[in-house]
Amino acid sequence: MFIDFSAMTLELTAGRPDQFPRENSPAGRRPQIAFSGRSNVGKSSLINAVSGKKGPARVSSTPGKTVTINFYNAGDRAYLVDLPGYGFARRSAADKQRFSELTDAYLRYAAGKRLRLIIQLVDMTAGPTEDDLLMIDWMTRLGVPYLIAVSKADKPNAAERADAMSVIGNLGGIRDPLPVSARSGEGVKQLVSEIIKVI
Ligand SMILES: Nc1nc2c(ncn2[C@@H]2O[C@H](COP(=O)(O)OP(=O)(O)OP(=O)(O)O)[C@@H](O)[C@H]2O)c(=O)[nH]1
Ligand SMILES: [Mg+2]
Repeated sequence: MFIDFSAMTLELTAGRPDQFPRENSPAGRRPQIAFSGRSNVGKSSLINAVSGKKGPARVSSTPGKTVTINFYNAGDRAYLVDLPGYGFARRSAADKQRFSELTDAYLRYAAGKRLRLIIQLVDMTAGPTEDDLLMIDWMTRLGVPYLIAVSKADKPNAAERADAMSVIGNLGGIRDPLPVSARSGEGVKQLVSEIIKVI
């Protein structure tokens, strides 16, 4: 199958569940692959790396500001879905509440149906956080298949990398955790092939 990820565009920004693609529309039937992880872990940068271009996802300098779910249309064949980042300490209690309600609504809307895979990012330097473990537990309970992508693989030295990979190796998923870097391009081709496999 050929999918032109370089032509990917931001089609929809949903701040409320009623804005998700409607289940009985052509758009609502497309497979979805969601990117999850704490704020600043590199979700949007990785979506851009998959597209091979600077855009289409916005990499914000003020992380955790917007609580929306962004749907990127990949050649009318699938959506790459940028979930709101979690674990942002300076977010207000009301925004945290909105984050978990929106993410929960998305998972309930998509799990077991159009959601084919969650790419769960874990920062190679910051390691798995308490929130990462909660998210993995949540996906496991919903039965959503996930793949751990270990982000910012360009940052640590070889020893730190080995340590991180051995800890992160225990987090489960459909295959071994995949080291990735939006900066160096490491792992991006493999990630694209995992995405195509599930579409
Ligand atoms: N060294 C390095 N930095 C990266 C990499 N990917 C992203 N970054 C940097 O990390 C910061 C956050 O990246 P984003 O892609 O905006 O992270 P995000 O997960 O989308 O964050 P939220 O949208 O707030 O949830 C930016 O300053 C990026 O330049 C990477 O592979 N290597
Ligand atoms: Mg982002």
